[in-house]
Amino acid sequence: SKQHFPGPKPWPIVGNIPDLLGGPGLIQGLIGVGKQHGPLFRLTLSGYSPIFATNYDIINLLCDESKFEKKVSKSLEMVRQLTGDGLFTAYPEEPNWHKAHDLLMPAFSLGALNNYYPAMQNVGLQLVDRWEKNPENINVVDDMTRLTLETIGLCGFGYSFESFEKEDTHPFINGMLGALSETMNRLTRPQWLTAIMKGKQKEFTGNIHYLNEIVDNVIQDRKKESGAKRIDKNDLLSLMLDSKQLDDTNIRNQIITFLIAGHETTSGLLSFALYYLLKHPEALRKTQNEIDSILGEDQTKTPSYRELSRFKYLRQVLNESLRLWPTAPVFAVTPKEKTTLPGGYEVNPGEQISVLIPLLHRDPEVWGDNVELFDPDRFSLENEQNRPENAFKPFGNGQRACIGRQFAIQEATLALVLVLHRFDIIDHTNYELKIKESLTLKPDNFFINVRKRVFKKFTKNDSTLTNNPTNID
Ligand code: FDE
Repeated sequence: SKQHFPGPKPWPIVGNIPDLLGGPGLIQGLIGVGKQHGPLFRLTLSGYSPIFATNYDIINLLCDESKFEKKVSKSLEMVRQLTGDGLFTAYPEEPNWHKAHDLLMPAFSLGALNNYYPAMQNVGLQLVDRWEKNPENINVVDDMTRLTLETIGLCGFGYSFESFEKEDTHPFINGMLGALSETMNRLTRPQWLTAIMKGKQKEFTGNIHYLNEIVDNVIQDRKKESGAKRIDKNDLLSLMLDSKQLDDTNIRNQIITFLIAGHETTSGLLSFALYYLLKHPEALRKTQNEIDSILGEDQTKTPSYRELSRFKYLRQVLNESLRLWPTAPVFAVTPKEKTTLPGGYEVNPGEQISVLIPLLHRDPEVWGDNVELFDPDRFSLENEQNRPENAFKPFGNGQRACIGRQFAIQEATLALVLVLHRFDIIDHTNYELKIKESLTLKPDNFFINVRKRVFKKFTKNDSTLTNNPTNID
């Protein structure tokens, strides 16, 4: 028989909103409620009542694409005001999703990423340059955001936000963050209240107009460039324009999508990884040894595109960071037909079931008893082979999974290689992890010092060392 979903009792009018607010953020509120009411529960929020799933057994079922498909969740519905039918926020049945997916998928493949590598290297070097000049009290999240924003801007559409030249945040970014935070506020603010907040409304539409205007200018400028020069650009924008498959509004939606999806998530990943390395000297030592063994002691060396795949332990560190704090912490699905979930709970097409990825990644059935422990060995080849399918989902699921996955991993690998080859990292504030939420998760108020590493045995004309870097211990 049909069961009522478990969950905390809703309050009159405000439903379960008080159960989520008042803490450090919506996601952390959900994690708290999930630990208490999981593995499956329902909340009553502002005008809708989503279902949440927290454990492996259920989420594994939800990942079956023959039965479930992506749901544009209430929060993505809000983001749609900025990104329309761009890849992230397109409805499954929207024709532009298929068109854009088929067109852009190859551009994000491992082979094609080679094209972007020079730009990525260039941006990575700007980061280490900045840290070399200012080694003290580095605002990690801020600087990682400079890096990821610059990278997606240049690789995506040949645009520099001058993040490393200017201290102030670019007005485009302020507009984007302002609009995004208003979309998030609207999730928990009663609709009648939003309706009377005319100032907020004006600011919101103002921000969106401004974003559209800047991006439209970039598109128009590129269109004016002649064929050869345009092909020379070799970025996502040229690809989209030259294919003639997507109209200008959709191209604008894709560009804003890539900016939103590509910069906060990856900068969060980089920041969490640095945080965990800072707190786990053994993992840091292993990471640095690996880097030294591949690059040798010449700190001016940057890894070649082909070398990137050799940083296996660093890759494990990135995965383990994404396990504990998947920076895009939720994805949502809906059943294609009326379905009964384990426990006899019935769900209908269109209903939102949100996967709480941080809890999936803490399910002891899959990850053992010590789920809070940072342990990159969980991602050793052997352990990876023994792990069941769909237990690790930081990039979402199936055909709607992250298109930028390789791009992000490549970018993060390169940045950490450059940083850790050159610097030791110092925990001068004795930092305690606190998480800041926007659309994504990031360490809050996280500062480090760096100190230039000195290779004791290295002399410039000792060529045997650099030719044979594996001999360095
Ligand atoms: C997507 C994505 C996802 C899914 C979501 C849903 O389902 O809703 C996820 C989970 C993600 N993604 C995650 C991530 C993380 C990181 C680090 C990243 N991510 C990164 C990046 C970069 C870039 C450029 C990107 N990314 C992008 C993207 C896109 C476009 C999408 C959509 C897809 C489709 O088709 O749908 C995504 N991404 Fe990410």
